[in-house]
Amino acid sequence: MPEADVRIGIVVARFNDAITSQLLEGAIEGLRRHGLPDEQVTVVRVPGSFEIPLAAQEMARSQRFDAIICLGCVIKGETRHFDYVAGGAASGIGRVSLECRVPVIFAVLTTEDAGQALDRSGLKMNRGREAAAEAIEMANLMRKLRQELA
Ligand code: INI
Repeated sequence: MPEADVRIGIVVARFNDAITSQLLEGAIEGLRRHGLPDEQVTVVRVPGSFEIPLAAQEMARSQRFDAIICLGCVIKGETRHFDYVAGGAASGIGRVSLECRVPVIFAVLTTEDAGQALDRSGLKMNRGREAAAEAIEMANLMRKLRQELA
C-alpha cells in the first residue's frame, strides 16, 4: 500500500490568521509532497485554538480520518490568558487522540512573541509542513500496528 494512501483532517484556528494560514499552506504542501491527493484532505476552520479539540474530536469520532493535524498559534506576550488557551488546546488535543485512538498532531505554536511565530511558519521552517510528515507517519504506523497485533 502506498505510504500516502491515507485520509487526513486538518483543524485550523483563525486567531492569528497571518500565522495560521501559513501553517495551513505548509501542511497542505507537505501532504502533497508525500503524494497525498487533495481529495484525501479535509480542512475545518475554528475561531481560536481553544476550539480546536472539539472539532478534532468530531472528526476523529467520524472514523473518516487516519490522522488529524491541529494548527493554531498562541502568543504569550499578547495574551494574559495564554496558559488557559494554550493549555486547553494541548490537553484537549492529547485527550482526543487517546480517547478516539486516532493520531492527532499538535502543531499549535506557543511562542513568546510574534517574531518566533513567524520564524516557525515560514518557508525555511514551517511547523505545518512538519506536522504533515508526522500525520502520515503516525497514520501508517497505527495501521501497521493494528494489522500486526490483530
Ligand atoms: N486563540 C488563539 O488561537 N491564539 C491566541 O493567541 C488567543 N488569544 O490571544 O487570546 C486566542 N484566543 C481565542 C480563544 O482560542 C477562543 O477562540 C476564545 O476564547 C473563544 O472560546
